[in-house]
Amino acid sequence: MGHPVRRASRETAGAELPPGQRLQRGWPVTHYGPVPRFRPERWEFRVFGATADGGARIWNHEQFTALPYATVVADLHCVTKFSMLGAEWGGVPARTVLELAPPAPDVTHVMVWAEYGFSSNLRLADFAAEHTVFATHKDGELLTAEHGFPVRLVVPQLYAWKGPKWVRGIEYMTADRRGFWEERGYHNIGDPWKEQRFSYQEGPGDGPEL
Ligand SMILES: Nc1nc2c(c(=O)[nH]1)N[C@H]1C(S)=C(S)[C@@H](COP(=O)(O)O)O[C@H]1N2
Ligand SMILES: [Mo]
Repeated sequence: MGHPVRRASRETAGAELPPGQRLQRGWPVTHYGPVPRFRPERWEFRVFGATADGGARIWNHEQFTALPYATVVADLHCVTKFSMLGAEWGGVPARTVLELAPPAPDVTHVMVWAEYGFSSNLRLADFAAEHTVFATHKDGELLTAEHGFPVRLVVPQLYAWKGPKWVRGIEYMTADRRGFWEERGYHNIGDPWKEQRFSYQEGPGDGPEL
């Protein structure tokens, strides 16, 4: 600890690791529960909740993977204090989803839903950030099952639990609601640079009542 680590993210190059984090070599697999089996014929990505036109938007796997593709170099900070640096994620930018299936004007938050009911809530601004991406690839190759195939969200500026693996859709919300870990003691916002790890650290306005 203590020495500056050069981060590969373009937006933060030259910065140190977030406070309290240590560098992890390699790329371990971290999640709660089993790895889901991918069934292409049943898979769909659903945009629902407070959409602009009131209806849900559904893409099957073929349609989703045909959406415009972009890459992002990003670090991953696990709240359990290890960080992996400089992976190149490729996939569909969250901004593209916002453009193709827009939210109603009063939407403030997005719930990202994954297999087995895993979820994470994001402020619309974090979801709409330039580097937030629904990744299908890592370092030029299709994601492996353990790392979230076929689609995982990457939100580089937040702790990694804010990026569900095995995403199945998003829900536009007009008020904030806690996701899976946010209900279980983790911080509602989760900014690693502010070390927002746990819900007891939340200040007024950081999240809904627990
Ligand atoms: N669906 C799902 N996504 C998840 C999790 C989970 O438990 N379930 N854990 C998160 C946490 S805490 C971390 S650190 C990262 C780990 O991603 P990796 O296994 O690709 O390193 O996945 C995140 N996405
Ligand atoms: Mo994590």
